[in-house]
Amino acid sequence: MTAPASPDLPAAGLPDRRPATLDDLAIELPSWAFGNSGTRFRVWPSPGTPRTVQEKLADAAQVHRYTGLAPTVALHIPWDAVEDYAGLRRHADDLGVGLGTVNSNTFQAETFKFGSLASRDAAVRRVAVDHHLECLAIMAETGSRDLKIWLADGTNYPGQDDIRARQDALAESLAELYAQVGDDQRLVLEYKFFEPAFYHTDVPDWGTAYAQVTALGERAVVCLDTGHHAPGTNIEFIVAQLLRLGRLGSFDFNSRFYADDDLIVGAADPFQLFRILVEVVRGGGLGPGSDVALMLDQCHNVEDKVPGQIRSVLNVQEMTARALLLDREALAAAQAANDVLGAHGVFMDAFYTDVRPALAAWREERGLPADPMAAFLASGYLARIAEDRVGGTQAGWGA
Ligand code: AOS
Ligand code: ZN
Ligand code: ZN
Repeated sequence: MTAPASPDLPAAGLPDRRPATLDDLAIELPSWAFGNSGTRFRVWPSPGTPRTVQEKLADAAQVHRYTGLAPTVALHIPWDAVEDYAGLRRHADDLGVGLGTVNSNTFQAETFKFGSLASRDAAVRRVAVDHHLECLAIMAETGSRDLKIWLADGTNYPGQDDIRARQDALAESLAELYAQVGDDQRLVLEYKFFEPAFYHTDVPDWGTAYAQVTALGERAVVCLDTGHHAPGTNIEFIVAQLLRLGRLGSFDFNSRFYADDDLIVGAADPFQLFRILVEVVRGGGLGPGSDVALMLDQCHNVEDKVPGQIRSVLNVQEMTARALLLDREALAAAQAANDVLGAHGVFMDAFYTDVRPALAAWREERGLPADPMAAFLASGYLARIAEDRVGGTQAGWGA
């Protein structure tokens, strides 16, 4: 496929840069997607589940090998903790992938029962800040740029705690932490409207995340997880706004039917994924000069994990290709003329374009299989890991 032409409309704030193309697409995989997962009712084991972070990296490398789309893997600490991070980096390198974002974990330790960075207990906050400082130290060794923070902090009942004082506590913790973020590192704050807390959450929405990160400095940005909004939320508007404000640091892509379902991206609502990617391209979130990290945040409960991730990155690629095909000139002309249905028609034309044959050709031109899913399934990898990886304990969810 010849790379789809990029829009004439200049990317916001970046008018002179080369237009984005499909070759710019790189999607980071979450290490935890390869571990067993499930629901609050049961974790489903599957044959061949990685027993170590090294085996998770090996699985992630398969996704990249067959798609060319997933060059890096996000780590979760302490799930992926090792003695020798430089060695882990070399291991990843040998597999043909890099280590990416480091995710902290403040949702499983007993200490954090009533909160972590937003706790009003200074001793608890100390433990939480120290955990993040440890993550920063790990990042120096793995060469990671981003420290991603998602907090389970919140309350279940009105009156349970002082929600305003908790905002102040959070600001204090983040400021202490941010002071240690290196010049080439970023603090990325993720928001989520509920769960595990059911009354209030301390970082529930993009506005709160934005307020907290702008108080810190330029290297503090927001992560938008597509599953973290109330039903009916116009997510592409949030994308446009955060890009416009220069604070969209990253995505956690997944899809949802009900809450934070963490399903395969594009499975529930491909049109929403398209609309989001249209705004990403429009706002300069793809291609040279972009600092937006595109990541997956998924849990594969009943499906095989490696093909689940392959399906996801292909879905993102497909919708990106359609977003790049949007005829921005025709769209701008129709918008300027208040041609409501004309503008909508131009938009829908791009969405309805079947790019699959062109993408197959694009892959073959780059020495990749035209059908990555079929090629992976034919490779025998799943049978091999099922045979090899017996015994041991899995790492990550359900460990
Ligand atoms: C939790 O709902 C968030 O999406 C986080 O990104 C979390 O760290 C991730 O799901 C791994 O547990
Ligand atoms: Zn997430
Ligand atoms: Zn989530």
